[in-house]
Amino acid sequence: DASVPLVINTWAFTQATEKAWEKILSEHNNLEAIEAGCTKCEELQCDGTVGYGGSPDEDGESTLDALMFDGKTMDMGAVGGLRRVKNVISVAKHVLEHTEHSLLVGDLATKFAVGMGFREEDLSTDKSIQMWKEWKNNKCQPNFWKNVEPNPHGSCGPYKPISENSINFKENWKQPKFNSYNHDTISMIVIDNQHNVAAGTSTNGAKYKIPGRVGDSPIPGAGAYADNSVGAAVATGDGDVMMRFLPSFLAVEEMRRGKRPKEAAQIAINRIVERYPKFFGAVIAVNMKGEYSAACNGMKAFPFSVVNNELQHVTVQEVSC
Ligand code: SD4
Repeated sequence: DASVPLVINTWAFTQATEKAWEKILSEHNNLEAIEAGCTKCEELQCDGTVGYGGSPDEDGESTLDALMFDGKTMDMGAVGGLRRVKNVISVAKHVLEHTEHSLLVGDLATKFAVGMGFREEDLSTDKSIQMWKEWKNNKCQPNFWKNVEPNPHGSCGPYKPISENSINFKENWKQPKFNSYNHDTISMIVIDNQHNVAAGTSTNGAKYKIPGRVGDSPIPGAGAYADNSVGAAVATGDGDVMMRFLPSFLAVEEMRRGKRPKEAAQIAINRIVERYPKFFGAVIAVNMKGEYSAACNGMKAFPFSVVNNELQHVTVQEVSC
């Protein structure tokens, strides 16, 4: 077959694609391949938005989200808001392989990880602390609050719900929450020789998020979805908005109804754009023939990294939005 095995992932994270490709060729197991690829990005701290030391929250802590979804068994494992453990895609894989649950969150996900043998360590780096300090010193522009009162003792919270005669201070903050510099979840799809498909994601979420925030990436159907009878889809972008529309699920369902990957991804993006015209994000869709494409919004073009049996070498391709 010309098109499989296949590895495709968001953005030009070619080293992750390469790692997953090596793994699928040597071990023929797509969950292992996704783990290897996403782990590579976690180690490289791909663009500062995957892995430790990126996207500090309002308290300066980096927390991680990841998902692994197996289209062969429809089994999944995910973690949201994981604290103090670097290997988030591997923790998600452990949830898949060693529990009947689908999603573990926060400190108790950390407890699970430590029980499974993962090391607990600080996820901050000099760089993430510096970033956070600069943000603090720059009046802590609150990216993610709305309808709250400014704190009378400075603008760094805690905030209270807005009262009748106070101003809605969200209007004062025009900084885009997500843009091409704050965008880089790795979301990956792998199809193996046996035509099994799986998908996964790994991210540190959003800069200066409110502590406790979990994005779309660990949510099945939002960050990723896979079904051996159809194909798979993965997403990246403004997760707070995207998760409301389950774009990965929608793209897969559109392919189930006969759409090609391009059209399926576009329908998923359009569904969001109808309500949030300026939203930033992209969806990749792949069918079981190994045909792939993507659609995007809020940027000029969306690059993705892909390799299959025909290409042999990892290539960066892009779609314009
Ligand atoms: C999130 N979807 O946590 C992730 C971030 C991302 O491109 O993908 N940005 O919202």
